Amino acid sequence: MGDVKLAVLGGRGTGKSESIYNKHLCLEGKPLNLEIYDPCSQSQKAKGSLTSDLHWADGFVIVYDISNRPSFAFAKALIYRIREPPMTHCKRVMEPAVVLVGNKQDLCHMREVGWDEGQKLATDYRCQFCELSAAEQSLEIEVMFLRLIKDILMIFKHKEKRRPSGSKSMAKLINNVFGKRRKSV
Ligand SMILES: Nc1nc2c(ncn2[C@@H]2O[C@H](COP(=O)(O)OP(=O)(O)OP(=O)(O)O)[C@@H](O)[C@H]2O)c(=O)[nH]1
Ligand SMILES: [Mg+2]
Repeated sequence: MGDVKLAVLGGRGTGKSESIYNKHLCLEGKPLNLEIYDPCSQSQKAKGSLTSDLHWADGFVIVYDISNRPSFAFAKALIYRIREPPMTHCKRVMEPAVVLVGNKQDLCHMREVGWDEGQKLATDYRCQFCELSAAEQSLEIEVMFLRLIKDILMIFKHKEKRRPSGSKSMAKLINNVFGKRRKSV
């Protein structure tokens, strides 16, 4: 299996670094080669420069902090951006897999974003959803990553399946061309 490329996006201080670094994940006993990119933590990267990440990533983890409403608004804007790209110049065969993560569940006494709001946003935009505490629940994070990676691997398989039919039609085309030539000689 090739590398799986994940982009982890979200507002500052939502817990992206906490959730993703030093994760060694295995699927069916085999270690996964994960390339994880966390552009928002590296710089004050604006939504406007997300386009290259959209092409690079096989899947997205979008993190917000349940005790911080602006971080939810930012997550929403990111999802709109991922799910509604200008399709004129980049036709994707299948949508990338996305999981929306409401982090800092331990701060539910300071909750500003309801569980239902997160769930609804995820459902409306065909994303998986979970709430967790990256600082505390490393098992939940693993489960979340593995769910996302399984979705991505399904997308890879679907793309592979499309290829033989593509090469079949190419073979047909070549046959037709050479067949016709042979006839005309
Ligand atoms: N209470 C609580 N705090 C958390 C949780 N996850 C992360 N934090 C804290 O939130 C702060 C920010 O976490 P980071 O992982 O650095 O957040 P980030 O999204 O990478 O932030 P930037 O790199 O600035 O974009 C740190 O102090 C973490 O310890 C959590 O589940 N619960
Ligand atoms: Mg960070």
